Parts: sequence; structure tokens; C-alpha cells
Amino acid sequence: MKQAKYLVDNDFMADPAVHVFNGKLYIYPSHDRESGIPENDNGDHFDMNDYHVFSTSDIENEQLTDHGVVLKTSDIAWAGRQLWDCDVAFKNGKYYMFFPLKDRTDIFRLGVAISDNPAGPFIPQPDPIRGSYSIDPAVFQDSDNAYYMYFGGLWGGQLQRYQDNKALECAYLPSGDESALPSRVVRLSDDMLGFAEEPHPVILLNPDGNRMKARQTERRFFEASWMHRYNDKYYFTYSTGDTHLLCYAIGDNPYGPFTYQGVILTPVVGWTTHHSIVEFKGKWYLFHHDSIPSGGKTWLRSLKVVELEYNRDGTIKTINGGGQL
Ligand code: FUB
Repeated sequence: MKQAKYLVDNDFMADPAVHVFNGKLYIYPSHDRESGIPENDNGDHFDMNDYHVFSTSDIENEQLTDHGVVLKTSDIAWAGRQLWDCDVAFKNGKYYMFFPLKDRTDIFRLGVAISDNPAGPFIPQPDPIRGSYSIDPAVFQDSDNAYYMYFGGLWGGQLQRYQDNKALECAYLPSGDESALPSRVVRLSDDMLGFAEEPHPVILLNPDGNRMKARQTERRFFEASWMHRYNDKYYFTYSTGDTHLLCYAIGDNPYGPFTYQGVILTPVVGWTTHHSIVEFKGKWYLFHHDSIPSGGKTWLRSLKVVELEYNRDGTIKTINGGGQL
């Protein structure tokens, strides 16, 4: 599949987290909708209130199966608003969906919902994960069966409101030569319902070994973390947000540090860019979204997939997102 293709043509879906469970691909997207909320830097226009799950055994040729609504805001006891990018992990016969949601004080927390089936429905826990904050949880299972969650997002994702895992009185966004704000990584507890430790910063280095700086907006982390392994290296991939790139950095273990390598996807049409990378039936795929089908409406995005290729040295071939550079 050398050309990107759209996956769902009768609804708006975004932020795909994709995994192989029981030999099938399962896609866990955000479910965009038109709620009439004006666009702003806090992302209030991303006013989603439920999730669907999709699956397929043949991503090249088959239509996706839509398993319908698997979790909705009204099922969640602590819900305020905005169900953003989720992810799902499998452990000991259960599927755990991790999701960001604002509580009733408009603070993003991360919640967990459980199912016996990868296609849901998912039953939410009564409270958010203790010590959780910000958005975009992505869960990675390492080969030793430890599970790590990567999370965080700037601006509307509220990461600038925290330092050393404590809420600040005033949000602080580094600028200029200060180190860029890092995403976070945390090992999950054995029962998958909490953090096993304090979250750590995900340190991104420039190829010269120096910390990435806030002014490096075309390569610093903004949101949309993902982790995958390739040739025993750990690939941390993410969006640069206001510069609209998907980038990657490589490390030797799940905690990093990770050294910047380059761009995976040039800008798409639409403000946000978000992705997951997964191997299926011997090929690697980049799942992502753009806003072409909605005529460029940033809050109405459509799922896409394209094959992702590595060079012999483990670097990734840059894909053209089709938006403005
Ligand atoms: O879908 C809402 C937000 O937009 C996600 O959490 C971000 O990653 C961006 O895609």
C-alpha cells in the first residue's frame, strides 16, 4: 500500500491507536463530531463524547468492521467533557482502555475502562488514575511484559500546568534556549489500573547530544506520543503540534533518552497530526488522520493508513502528508 487510503468514509474519526490482537488489527480512534463550539487554542472544539472500535483481518483489501459505541462520557462517573485520544492494552485475558477526559473542574485526567473483548464494550473504573494528568495516553508492552504509558500534550493538553508531577499555581511554557517541555513515561502497576512509580520526563536529545530546546518547534514534543520497537531499538514518535510534523527519536530502553532522527510525516491538511505505527502480516503501517474530507475543518478528521518503510540503517522514510509545508 504505497498510497495512503481513508478507512472510514461515513463518520469522522481521528487519533488512531492500533494494535494486533488475536491476529486482527484493532483501531481505537477518537470520534470527532460537530458540536458547534468555536475553535480556540484550548482545543474546546474537540468536544468528543464517545468511542467506537474498528477491526479488520486484511487492511490492504477489506472494509473495516465498526463495532459501534464501546464507551461514552455518560458511562463515566467522574466525567466533565472531551474524550480525546485513547489507547488499549491486553494483559491476562483482559483489555484495558486508557483515555483522557476533563473532570468536572475542567482538568484533564487519565481513566481506565476494562473489557473481556478487544471490541469492547469497556466498563470504566469509578475514578481516574491516581496522579494522572494531561492527555494522549499510549501504552507500550515491552518484551519483558512490563507495560509503559507515554502521555502528555501542550496548550489544551495542559502539560504546561505541571512540574515534577505536581500542579503549578501558574502554567509555565519554556521558551527560547530553555529545555523543551518533555512528555512523560510511567510503568503501569501489575493490575494495569494505576502507576507503579512517579512519571518520568521523556528526554529528547539533538543528534549532538544536547537537550532539545523550546525554540526548536519543528522537532520538540507537543503531543501524540507513540512507542514501538524495531530491530531492538525503541522508537519514540510524536507530533510537533503547532509546526504540524510527526517526528521520531530513537533510544535503547523505554525510558530514553531518545535521540532525534527526523520527520515521519510532513503536515497534513488540518491543524492536528496524530498517529500510531504497527506491524501487521510482515508490513509496517502508519495510521494517521487528516481533514480533507471535511473540507479542512480541524475538528472533523478522517482516518488514514499508509505503509511505512525503513531504510537499512533503521531510519524511517519520510511520508508526504499532503498539506502545506
Ligand atoms: O483529538 C484531540 C486532540 O487532538 C488529541 O488528543 C491530540 O493528539 C490531537 O490530535
